[in-house]
Amino acid sequence: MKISELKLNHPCFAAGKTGNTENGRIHLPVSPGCNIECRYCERSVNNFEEAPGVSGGVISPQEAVEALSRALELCPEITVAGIAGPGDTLATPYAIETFRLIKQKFPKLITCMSTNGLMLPERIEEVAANVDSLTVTLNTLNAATGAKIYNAVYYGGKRYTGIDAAEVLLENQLTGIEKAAAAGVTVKINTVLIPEINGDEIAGIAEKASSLGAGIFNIIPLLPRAHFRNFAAPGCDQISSAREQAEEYIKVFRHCGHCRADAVGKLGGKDFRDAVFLNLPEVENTFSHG
Ligand code: CLF
Ligand code: SF4
Repeated sequence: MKISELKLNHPCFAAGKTGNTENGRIHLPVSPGCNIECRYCERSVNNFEEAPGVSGGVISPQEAVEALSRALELCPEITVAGIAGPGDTLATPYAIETFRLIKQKFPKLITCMSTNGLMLPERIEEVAANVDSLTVTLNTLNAATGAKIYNAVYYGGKRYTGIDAAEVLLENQLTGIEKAAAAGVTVKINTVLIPEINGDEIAGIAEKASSLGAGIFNIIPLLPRAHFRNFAAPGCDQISSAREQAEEYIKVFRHCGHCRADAVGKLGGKDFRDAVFLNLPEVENTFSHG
C-alpha cells in the first residue's frame, strides 16, 4: 500500500506535528519467540506496563481473528491490524498465518507488521502478499556498534555473537528493506535511540533507509531496561535533534506511544485490551519487540 494512502488512515504513518488521532490500531500478540537478543529487550508478560513487546500472553491466529472482531465492535476507529510481538514476527509462522486470515475476513483493514528484519529476505514473498505496512527496527549501519547492541543472532541453525552477529543481521536488514520497498510494501524504520551507543549515527541511518526505499522514520527513545538498565534515556533535546537530523533525508513520525504487543485503540487514547483479549494464557516470558 502506498504511503500517500497510509498517511490518511494509519496512525503510525502520519508524519508532521499533528499526526493522526482519528484512527486506531490493534496489536495481536501471536508471535512468541525471537531469533536475536537485543540488549535493551526485557522479556515480560504482565498487565500493567506500557512498553513495546510487553503482553498479557500469547494467542493463536484463530483467537487473534476473534479478538479483532471484538475490538472492531468496541472501537470502530481501528483501521490497522498490527503484529509487533511479543517476540519477532518472522521468527515463528503465526504472524503471517494471522494476516492471511485477516485478509480473508477483514479485507479493508491495513495489515501492519514489525520485525527485526533478520528473516525478511527469505520470507519476502509471504510478507509482500500479506502485509501492507512494514516496520523494520534498524539501530545501526556499523557492525562494531551492532556488537554492542545485540548479544546474539540465531540464523541458519547457528548462534552468532559479536561482530559476526551484527554483520549477519545488518546484511539481512538492508536486503530485506530494499526488497520489501521494491515489492510495494510501505516501509517504516524504527531506530532505538541509545545516546551512548548510536547517538551519532541517526542521520546516516535515515539517509540509508531513504535510499533503500523506506518512506518514514521513527525514533524510539531507549527505555533503560535489561542489560541497558543503567544507560541514560535520551532527553527531549536529544530526541528533537535526532528527529531534525533524520528529517533531512526522510519523513519522520513523531507520535510513537511505545506500544505494548497487545495494545488496542487510538494512540494515547483509551485502551480496550482487557475487553478484547479474554483470559490470555500466560506463557513463558518472551523477548519484547522494540
Ligand atoms: Fe503497531 Fe507499529 Fe504497525 Fe503502528 S505501533 S506494528 S507501525 S500498528 Fe506505532 Fe506503537 Fe510506535 Fe509502533 S505508536 S510503538 S510505531
Ligand atoms: Fe527480539 Fe524485538 Fe526483543 Fe530485539 S526487541 S530481542 S527483536 S523481541
